Amino acid sequence: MHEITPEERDQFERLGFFTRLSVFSETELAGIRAAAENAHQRVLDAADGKGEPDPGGDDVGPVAQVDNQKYQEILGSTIKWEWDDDLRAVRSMEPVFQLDDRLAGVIDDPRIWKPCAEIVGCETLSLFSDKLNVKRPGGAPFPWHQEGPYWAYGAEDLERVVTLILYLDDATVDNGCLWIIPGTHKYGALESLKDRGTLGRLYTDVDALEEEPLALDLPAGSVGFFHRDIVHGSQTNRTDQNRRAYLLAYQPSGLSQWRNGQKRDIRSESPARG
Ligand SMILES: O=C(O)CCC(=O)C(=O)O
Repeated sequence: MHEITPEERDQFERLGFFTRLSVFSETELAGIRAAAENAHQRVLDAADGKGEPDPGGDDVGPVAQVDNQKYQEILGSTIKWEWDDDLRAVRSMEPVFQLDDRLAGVIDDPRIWKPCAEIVGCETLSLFSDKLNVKRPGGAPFPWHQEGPYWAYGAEDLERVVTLILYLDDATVDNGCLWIIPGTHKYGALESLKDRGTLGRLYTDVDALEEEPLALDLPAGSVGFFHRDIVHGSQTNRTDQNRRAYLLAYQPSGLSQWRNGQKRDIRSESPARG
């Protein structure tokens, strides 16, 4: 039942993505959203010196500024703070499942990982990365980029990393849904932006591309499966509602995760808890 159809495989090969609508029910989503908010609150509390201290004692690192963006290591997660300090919100946290077991349940959910295993051509997989994007009202855009070049330094088998987005809220053009440029996975690593500071190296120069961008405006619980080299990005959340998403990437089993180097094979076929 989780098999990818010939049409999905064909679309993945031609265009670098396919989507499945409303994979998770509203009840399941309520649990995943609660997990996301719990993880977010734990990070804020730790940053403010509240909450349970990490027995290792290294739960809150210093803030590092790169261009206009602020990063911080908190509770084993790399935190990107929102560009606008007044929002006092986390933009993304990666990895994040260590902060709430309900997120680990999503990682092990066969509706999520089995299609990826088929794309990769493996019976089973390990986690490459998990990231929560907490796009609050006013949350900043993600400039056009590809994951492949970003992951190139640190992946043990980059060619077999496959990635996906699970929307936790309805995603619309107004609240900053993901945009992709179908077909661009075929180009491999594209030129990055020049004269855009240190982070410009991570952003793709799309000026020469002829392909048209496509907005992935999908209901909450939908999943988009992507080739690592598809060009994608998103715009500011211009609404007063959250646009949260959980992004996962998998690789063949037995390999180390991105960032923390730990191994985390898929554990079960149990569905996400509601
Ligand atoms: O969540 C978004 O709006 C953009 C996600 C993305 O492209 C990323 O995190 O790499």
